[in-house]
Amino acid sequence: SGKEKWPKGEEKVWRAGMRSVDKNISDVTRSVVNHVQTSLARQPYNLDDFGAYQASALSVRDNLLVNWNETQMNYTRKAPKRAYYLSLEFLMGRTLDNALLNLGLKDQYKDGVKSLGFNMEDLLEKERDAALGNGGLGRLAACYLDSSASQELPVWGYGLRYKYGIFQQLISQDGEQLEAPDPWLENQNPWELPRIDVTYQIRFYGNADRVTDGSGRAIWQGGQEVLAIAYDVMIPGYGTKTTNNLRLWESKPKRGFDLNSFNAGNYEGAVEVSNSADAITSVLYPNDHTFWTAASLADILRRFKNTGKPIKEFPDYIAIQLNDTHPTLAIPELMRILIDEEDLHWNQAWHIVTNTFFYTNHTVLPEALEKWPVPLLEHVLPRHMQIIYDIVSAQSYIFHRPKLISSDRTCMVSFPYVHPELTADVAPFRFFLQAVEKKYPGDRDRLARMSLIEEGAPKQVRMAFLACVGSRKVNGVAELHSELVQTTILKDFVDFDGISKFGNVTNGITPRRWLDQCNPELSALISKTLQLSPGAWLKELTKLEGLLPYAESKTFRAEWAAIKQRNKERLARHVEVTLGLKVRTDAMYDVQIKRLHEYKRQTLNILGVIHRYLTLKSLKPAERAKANRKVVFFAGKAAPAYYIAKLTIRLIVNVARVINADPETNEYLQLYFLPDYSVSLAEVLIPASDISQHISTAGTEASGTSNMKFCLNGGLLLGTVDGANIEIAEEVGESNVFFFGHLTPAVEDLRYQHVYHPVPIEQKCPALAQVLNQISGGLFGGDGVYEPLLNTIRQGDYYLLTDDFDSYIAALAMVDEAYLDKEEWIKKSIKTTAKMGKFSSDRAINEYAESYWNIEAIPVPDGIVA
Ligand code: GLG
Repeated sequence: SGKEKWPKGEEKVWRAGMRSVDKNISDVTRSVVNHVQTSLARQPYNLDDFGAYQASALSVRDNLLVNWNETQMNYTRKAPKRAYYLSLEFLMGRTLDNALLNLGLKDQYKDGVKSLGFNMEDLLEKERDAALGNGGLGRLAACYLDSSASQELPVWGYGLRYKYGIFQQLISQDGEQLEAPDPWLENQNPWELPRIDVTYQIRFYGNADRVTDGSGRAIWQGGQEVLAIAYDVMIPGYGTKTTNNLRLWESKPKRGFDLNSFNAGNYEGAVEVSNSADAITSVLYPNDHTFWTAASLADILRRFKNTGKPIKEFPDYIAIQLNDTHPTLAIPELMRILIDEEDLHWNQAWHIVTNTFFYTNHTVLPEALEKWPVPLLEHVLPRHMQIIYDIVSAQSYIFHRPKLISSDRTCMVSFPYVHPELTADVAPFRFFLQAVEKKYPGDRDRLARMSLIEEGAPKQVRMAFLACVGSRKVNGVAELHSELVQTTILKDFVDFDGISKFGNVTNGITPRRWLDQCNPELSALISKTLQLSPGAWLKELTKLEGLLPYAESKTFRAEWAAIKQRNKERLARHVEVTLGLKVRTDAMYDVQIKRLHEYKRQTLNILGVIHRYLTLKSLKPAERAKANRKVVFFAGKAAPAYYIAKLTIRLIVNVARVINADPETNEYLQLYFLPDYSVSLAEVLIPASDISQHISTAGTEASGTSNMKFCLNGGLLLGTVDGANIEIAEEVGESNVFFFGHLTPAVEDLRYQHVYHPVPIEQKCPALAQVLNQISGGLFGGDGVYEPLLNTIRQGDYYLLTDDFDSYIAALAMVDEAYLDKEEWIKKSIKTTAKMGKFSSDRAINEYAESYWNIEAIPVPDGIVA
């Protein structure tokens, strides 16, 4: 009929936007309209929020691209030393709001889409999280990218472009976690740029044959080649033109099908190759670390070669950070390139390697220290396994022929291969264990402990040791953790190499996302109070200290408290919209959000909740009426195969059902398990929290980073003396945190007691025994289903719940008491935020840049020309 209605915005604005010359319309509006028309080929009259989000995102991307190009051009020209952050995980979350903030275009776009009839807040909600990670380690990588760009540091990230993010968590009728795939790319991803021009061929399998010319080289051929295709994600810095790159690799079969097999009528065989290649980046699965490290290194090397510098200067221009052991194969891969392709001598290659790599350890838990079976490596990456053997070859030699070593150090042995030129004198690195033997003669235990290969069936490569031996520096992620790395898992290496190789960089979080974006009202209040622009303190977070005097101002405290209250209401609305549940907002909000794991002790928390419930039930109504009202929130995913962790979720969900339906107590205690924890959900939960729980068994949580996020948003911390909790308490003052539980040095002995002198729980901790009995007795249903979980406490109690329960309950009581004095509580909250400056990821990334990578800020000059 030609009479389509314009349900959104004004027709004249849309029409003006379509005429590119109309001066009455803002550039932003015009650009959004243009993307609606061209990129999306959609019409204004049927454009929904999702379409408007897409058009806005594409329009913002245009801005990012201009800066991204200028940044890369500037780097190419100035050829500074660069750092590369290799990480199997980047937990980016949503991008649009962050890009707008960092570009300084929030208001323009808000107005722009408003004039077209849309509300920016609604559009932001349409974006799917980029959830390419499991938890803290992946989110840390994302925060570090934000800080690197904001500090104008030449840092690129390298990772994998998974087709599926971390699984979507659903909760079944009986409270069980179910996993559904997260095909996050289904709706297209406006934030990535496919670079079909940047591809590499990566070999798997095949044979590696030593060249017998005495050069130490090998020829690796045969097997299967997979194509790595680059996708670039622009990482804008806050308040700077610098826009860095995150390069994610996708795997593609090298050939669509094998023509020979196809001709022979073997269709299945023909497509088999391509199927297995596709699978590499299909799911976020921790065992496919091989392919992207090779692609990344090839890419890094190509960029380095373009500078025309000689290869021996490689470490002067490149630093590579290994985010945990997942990318450790980069070490033998760089050796392979340097020896087999660049014709370097082993020693030169090893010198370059050990001055290029840096390794961050993220856990001392034994089960998280990766070991790779030797037969698997031999099969998949025969040349890399050879090189690993070359690094350790002298050790089997020592084991089998100890006398030969001291009398004849030329090591002319045939197995494993040892190059005849390489003696202990000229190859000190390679003959690492010989040197160990020399320093600690006859200490066979030490040699076995330090071996990169663990004996057993099958033999396994200890990736953390390989990362340590092949790196220039090794660091942990909080002071206590770094100390534990140095005194436990890598102690022998500290003894051997000296302490100077080992250090600490306490983790950090980006205050852009974790304060300004997730808590805009608080951010505005801070700017107003400090009389600073947001940029002036968001990039220099210690300026928050200026808030301290305002803790004494009643009006300021009232404003502070009102914002917390509105954040609780925002969370309650979110729960109501997504789950249809009504959460009360006149209560203390107590939050524990993190991966489900026994060491993180969500179990301790839920047992504490049950204890509180039973106590409330036992009170007379008049007494009960004096109780502090509290809402407890949990969120977090359990690994799909982690039975006990899943059982904990089930318990929480079923306890919630009982408690929330109990009219006697539900005014005083409510409990929620929010499904499908994500970065976006954290952004709603964190600003609403009064108290958050970080209650790992002492010595088990390397750092934790959500503890920092809560405290930055004025939530107080209830925790054990573990990880970064300790440093938070040092900053904000011990009177502003609630600590409980045994300390790290006691843990070993307590565990020993459990095994050798067990005391019945009834005797040791009657309060806990009562809680366990209620669960066993069926108060929360389940028909005995929770017994395996309860038995982990009754038998062995590896995570020391029975040892810490009483002091945990006492700490909870102290929290209640402190909360009763509202004014004092708000003071604590303000002081906490004020003292969180240290935990900006800007501080952390600058420590890496200065003390490890030796790189400098490279600002993008104005008006750069091609
Ligand atoms: C680890 C640790 C956390 C740490 C994070 C980032 O368990 O304590 O905060 O890395 O360093 N695997 C992790 O998430």
